[in-house]
Amino acid sequence: MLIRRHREWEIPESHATPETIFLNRRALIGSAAGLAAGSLIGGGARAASEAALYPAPRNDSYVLDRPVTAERFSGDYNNFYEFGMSKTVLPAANALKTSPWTLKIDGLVEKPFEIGVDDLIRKVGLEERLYRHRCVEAWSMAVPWTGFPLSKLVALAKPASGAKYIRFETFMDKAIAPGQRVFYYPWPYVEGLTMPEAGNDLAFVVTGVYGKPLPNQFGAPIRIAVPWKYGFKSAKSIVKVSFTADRPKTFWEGLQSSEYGFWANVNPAVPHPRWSQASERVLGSDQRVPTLIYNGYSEQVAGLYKGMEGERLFV
Ligand SMILES: Nc1nc2c(c(=O)[nH]1)N[C@H]1C(S)=C(S)[C@@H](COP(=O)(O)O)O[C@H]1N2
Ligand SMILES: [Mo]
Repeated sequence: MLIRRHREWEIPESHATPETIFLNRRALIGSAAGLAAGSLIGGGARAASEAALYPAPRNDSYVLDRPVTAERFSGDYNNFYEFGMSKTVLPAANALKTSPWTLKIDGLVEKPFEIGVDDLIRKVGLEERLYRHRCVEAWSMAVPWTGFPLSKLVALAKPASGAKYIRFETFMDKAIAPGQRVFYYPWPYVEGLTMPEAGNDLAFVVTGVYGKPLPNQFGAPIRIAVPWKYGFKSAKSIVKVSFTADRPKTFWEGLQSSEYGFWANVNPAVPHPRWSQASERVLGSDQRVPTLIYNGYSEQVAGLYKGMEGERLFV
């Protein structure tokens, strides 16, 4: 029994080690019991009016150097630790009720406010972009995200001049998210960007994928996509966006800052302490392709880091 459980956790990832491997094995086995209780019901239900906004027009300035990954691969191999440490987070993730969903905007802004995701979408509009995604575990995919530039959300928030960072916080609900009952994780999931990063054209707020609202395992109903950084920067199922003077302490820094830092820009020349980042396995194929600096987006983002060579930009 325990052995079988353990095998479920051992992800068939021969080239990279899952982010959790340094965690104590017994604790992982223990948490499997909670996951098994994950419910099939709930989630997914969305207003028909929202679904009518999809598919959104594609913004053709974002092109790929590879085919789009089929949803049967990208939708069945996810990192969403709230719902377990395996790549199979369905059906557990469907326990999350994603509509209605309120986003809080607070911190150093003109006036804190709350806005429903449906209202937000109506206000800012939607577009589709083809983006690469590179997980720190050395797998990758290419997906058609639907959403809007993060800069539009920043404009709506009216940050004060003292705001230097933007902080994203994922929902917290132990009753439905078995992973959040695992005490040694620094829940809730938090991520952050500098204001210049948040203002870069590539920084994207995502509400849909494959021409429809986000399925739960992708981080419904609202997540971010920061394609030049390792995937863990792209927080899912966000409930709060805060503007801060100080650099937010992220979930992964709280867990293992030597391996998962604040910057986490993709760089094939800087290995993870436990594996190479030189190449990546493309989901849905056995092919490994070379990893590109800034995940292929250096033209758009390298300028953000001029003069910052003293920072750990690639961890
Ligand atoms: N809240 C939350 N956001 C998260 C994660 C997570 O576990 N919880 N995993 C991150 C990691 S490591 C990756 S690679 C991507 C995976 O996104 P995908 O499952 O849609 O491919 O989500 C990121 N965002
Ligand atoms: Mo990841």
